[in-house]
Amino acid sequence: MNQKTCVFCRILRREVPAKLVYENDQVLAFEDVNPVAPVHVLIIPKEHIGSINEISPLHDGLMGQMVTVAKEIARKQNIHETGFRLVINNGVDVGQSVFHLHMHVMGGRAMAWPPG
Ligand code: DGP
Repeated sequence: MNQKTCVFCRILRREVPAKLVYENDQVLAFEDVNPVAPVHVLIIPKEHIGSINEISPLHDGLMGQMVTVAKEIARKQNIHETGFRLVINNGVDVGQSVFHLHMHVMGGRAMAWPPG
């Protein structure tokens, strides 16, 4: 997967439409096209990073910011008190289907644990 064909890079370039939720100089957040919860937002870095396997300590600030942005999105969507789940799938075994790092922010309904 290169940046030309990566669907999330295409969303970043506004070549593929998405319902944008938040943007700053490092990250973009938008609604998941196949929501599995009443609130289901994806937060992606603007840098094309394939997965958690590719991050280094240089990305510590970015990863922290993704969590901070997730918290703010949860607050704005009013799921911060009822509960929300942050998920980063890493690899095919756990269901990663888009190889541009992304954090799922999901909430608005009860969820089981452990995940399937
Ligand atoms: P994962 O399985 O963790 O790789 O999650 C990928 C998510 O990305 C999946 O929930 C569906 C979402 N997705 C895939 N393509 C698009 C798209 O073109 N637009 C939007 N908004 N979401 C997408």
